[in-house]
Amino acid sequence: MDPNSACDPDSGIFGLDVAPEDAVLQLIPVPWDATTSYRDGAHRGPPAILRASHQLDMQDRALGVPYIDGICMQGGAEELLALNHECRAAAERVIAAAGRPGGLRPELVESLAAVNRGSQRVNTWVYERACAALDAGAAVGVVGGDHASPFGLIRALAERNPGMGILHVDAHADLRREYEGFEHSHASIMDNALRRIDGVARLVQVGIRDFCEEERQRIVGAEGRIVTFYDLDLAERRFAGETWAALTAEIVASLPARVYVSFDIDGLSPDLCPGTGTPVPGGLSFHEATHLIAAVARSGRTIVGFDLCEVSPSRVDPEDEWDANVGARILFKLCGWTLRSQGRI
Ligand SMILES: [Mn+2]
Repeated sequence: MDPNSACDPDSGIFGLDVAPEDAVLQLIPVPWDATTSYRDGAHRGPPAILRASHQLDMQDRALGVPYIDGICMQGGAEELLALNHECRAAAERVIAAAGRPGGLRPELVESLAAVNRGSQRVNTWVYERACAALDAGAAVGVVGGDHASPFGLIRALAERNPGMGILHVDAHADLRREYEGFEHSHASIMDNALRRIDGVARLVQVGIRDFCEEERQRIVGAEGRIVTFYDLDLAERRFAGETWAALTAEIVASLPARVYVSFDIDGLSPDLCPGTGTPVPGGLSFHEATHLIAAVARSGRTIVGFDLCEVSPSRVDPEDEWDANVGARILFKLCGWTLRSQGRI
């Protein structure tokens, strides 16, 4: 690969051609968005990000050349697409009936069970791939998919790093219990991580601006296991003159020594992710977000792994690569700061 020229459209992530066994960082693509509640499309995220990543210039002002020892996106995710298609159709029937009085009709009970079985399969699929890559000595990230995608990776990393914290960038709190009946809804990922994975000691949330009463009470009742930096509070403190560097230092100080980064693209301002499933006004700028990721590594903490979720190409114009372009650039920063924090670059 020549880092100064355009790259082969058939090349791998960031224009690299690295076999998984030679890569220092493996990305697991998870084209899964069956439980999306508003509008789907995140299952198209991984191939769109792969394509958009080819046009990145590969020098990073802060990191130099973070790809140098090899980053690859695994193949084989096609096997999830058929399952996603099937489960999405079943989930749409359940979602259409959600909120109606009288509970689910018997045929929808089976549809719901089918979606929950599909979620289990995806979780196992991701977990097994993550364990294999970690045991081979690679760093690992998940590229979703909706925010249910990384559960298996969080489990694999928490087993190896008990006491780890999750830095969660998102517009949504994702603390609903079984949203719309789905055990592994995108809106429940952090509830599931805290409730089902013992090794997760703490959740630190940033950018949260869309949450329900159940979630607010969950945060208040968590006795410090959940620390939420609401988007409005962060914005008002900036208006009052506090710097993002100071706010970032406060966020990072609330994290333990080992940190998993879960990055929902809708944590950014929606002009950076107009195609995402549930966009919300407000949110972080690109530089605020990447400064935060960098600050975790610069503090001496270790980023043990990460996910990037909910990147969805435009429904209006399939040629529009803006969402994937932003996603690829966030992914590049996540890869680089993870490798730097682990002392691999
Ligand atoms: Mn989310």
